[in-house]
Order: sequence, then C-alpha cells, then structure tokens
Amino acid sequence: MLQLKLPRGRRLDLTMPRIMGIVNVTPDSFSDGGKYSQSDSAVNHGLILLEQGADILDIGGESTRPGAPDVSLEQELSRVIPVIEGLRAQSDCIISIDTSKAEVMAAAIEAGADIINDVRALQTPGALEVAARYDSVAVCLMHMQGQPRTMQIAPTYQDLFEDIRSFFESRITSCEEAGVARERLIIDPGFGFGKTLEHNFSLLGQLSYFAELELPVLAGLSRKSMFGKLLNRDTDERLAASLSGALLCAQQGAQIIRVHDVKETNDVLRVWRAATHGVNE
Ligand code: 8Y7
Repeated sequence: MLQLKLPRGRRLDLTMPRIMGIVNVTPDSFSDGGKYSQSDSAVNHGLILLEQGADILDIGGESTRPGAPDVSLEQELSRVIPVIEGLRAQSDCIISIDTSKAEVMAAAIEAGADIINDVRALQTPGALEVAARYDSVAVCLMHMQGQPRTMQIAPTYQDLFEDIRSFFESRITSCEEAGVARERLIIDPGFGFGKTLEHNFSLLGQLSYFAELELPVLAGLSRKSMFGKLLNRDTDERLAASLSGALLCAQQGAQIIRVHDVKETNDVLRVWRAATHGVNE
C-alpha cells in the first residue's frame, strides 16, 4: 500500500487522492476588517478546511506569484509559526510548510509541521541539510523554471516532459546524497511556474507521465492563471475550471491535489472514487 511516513509515527495513505488545502498567511489573504488577528484568521480558516475534507493543510507566508515582493525571514516566521502552533494546539492534522527558507523549514517542523513543500525543491542554501536532519518529514520537490519574479517572461524547453523529469532525477539524486531518502519525496511539475499556457495544458493532459518516477505526484492548479487565460476569467471565477483540473489529475493518478476550494474538490473526488472504487470506499 502506498503510504507516506510522517513525524510521530503517523502515516498518509496515498492509495486514494488526497486534498491539500491552501492556508495563505499573507497580508492580503484574509480581510475580515481586523476582528481577528491574521494568525487567528488563518487557524480558523484551516480548521474549516479540515471540516470540509482537507487531508493536509499547506501553510504559506511567502507569495510566489510572479512579481511578488520578497519576504524577509523574520516576516515569514512571524506569519507562519503562530499558525502552525495554533493548529497543532487544536488538531493532529497533517501540516505542510510552504517555504524555501531553511530556517523557516526548521522552525515549522519544531512547531509541528509534517511536510516541507518547497517550490525551489530544496535548492536554497541549508534546505537540504534541514530536510536531512528531520528524517521523518516528507518533502515535496516542485519544478520551477527560473525565479518567481521573471519565470513567466519567456519559458522555453527542449522537451517539456524530459526536461522536467531530468530536473526531478537530479534533485532526487541530490536529496539522496544529502541523506534525504527517496521514500520521503513527492514530485510536482509546478503548474504556472515558468510555463506557457501551452506547457501548462500539455502537462495537465499527460500528468501520468510522471508516474514513471514511482514517487507520489502532487498537482497544484487551483484558480491558476492558466484557467484565467484560457477562459478569460478572473480569479474568483475559476472554480469550475479548477475542479475539472482536479478530476483530470485524479484520473491520471496524482496522489495529492493542492486547492483553495476544499469542499467542492472533495465532492469531485468522492464522485471519482465512487465510480472507480465503488460507493462504499
Ligand atoms: C504550488 C505550490 C503554489 C504548486 C506546490 C498558487 C506554494 C501559487 N503553487 N506548491 N505553491 N505546487 N507544491 O497559485 O503548484 O497557489 S503558490
């Protein structure tokens, strides 16, 4: 049975697709007029996502949108650590930390995070060493061409699928050499990270290609601009597109789907599960 080992003896069963719910802790993420602090709002949001069917909460304090400003270490720590501590105080849920900074990874794990979700695939100084030190934490290695600020200017590939696969192979080797065992790794083609509209939809159409590497695959498509561009829709009008993307991922064997709209994605995956594994699963 395909399982991911996690800290404190916990495991995540990946024989069925799992939902990673997004909890952004950036100043523009929760505008509730200041009634709650930013971290209380994020903790409450996370608890709601769990009730709606999230299997994992992905906590992020650095915006990786194209052109987003850099966030200092102190800022990032002050955003995400109280949220992880707040969630841990109330729940044994699986927590993922969305960061590329080694110091944030270490502090998040000490506060109770189970998974490192790094859009820079542990290439930032010190990140591999932190991942090696905490040997029960899982790691998602995402593919990105270039850096967030400039990645969407003119993405080019010799062969999209081969290039991304060889990136994964190289990062997997670096992980293993640094003492991060292969069994701990998840791969993610990084929709929207240094990819044209055509690249993104080719990847979505043939996501199953990455199953060759025999590691769990994570896909993040939720509300992304690939749908906005294709359909001419603003961010808040991309739900139907995001759900169809989630279903395409599930059908092609992706094990973790990263989404904002947990309740609706859960319905979609339950329909998929009923049709493929029966109504009692
Ligand atoms: C992804 C991600 C973002 C993704 C993984 C957004 C942090 C942009 N996208 N992490 N993070 N995969 N693993 O629109 O696709 O959510 S941020």
